[in-house]
Amino acid sequence: MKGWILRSMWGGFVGGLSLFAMSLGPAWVFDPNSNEVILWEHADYKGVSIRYSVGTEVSNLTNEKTGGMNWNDKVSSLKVGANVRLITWEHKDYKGKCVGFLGSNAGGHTDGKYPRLSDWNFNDKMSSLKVYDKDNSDAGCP
Ligand SMILES: [Ca+2]
Repeated sequence: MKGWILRSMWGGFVGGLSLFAMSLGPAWVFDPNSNEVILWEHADYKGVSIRYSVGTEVSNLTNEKTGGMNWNDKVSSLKVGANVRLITWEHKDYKGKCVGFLGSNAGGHTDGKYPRLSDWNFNDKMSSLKVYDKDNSDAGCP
C-alpha cells in the first residue's frame, strides 16, 4: 500500500511538471524579445529557426548557417519583436525587391507575427536583411 501511494504521488508530480513545461515552453522558445526577430525555415514557425537582435545587418544569408543549411532563399515565416523594424531584400547586398516587417510597437497595425511570407509573395526569397530599432530614421525600404 505504501509503495502504491509513492508511485501515485510520483506520477502526479511528473504529470504536473510536463504540463508546466508545455505552458512555458512555446512562449520561451518561439517568441522574440522586444528587440529581436526570429526567422523560420517553414510556414507557421516550423523547421529550423534563427534569431537576430537590433543592429544586425546580414548582407548575404548564404553565409548564415544553422542545422546544416544556409539561409539564402529559405525564410518562410517570421516574428518581429515589438520595438523592431525588420527590412529585408530579395537579393544579397540589399538589392532587389524590399519588404519591411514591423513589430507591434513600430506602427502599421500589426502584431509582429508573419506566419506565411507567401502572403507577401516573399516565400523562400529573402537574401539580405537589416534589423532596426523602430525609431531609427533609416528603418525603411530605400
Ligand atoms: Ca533571393
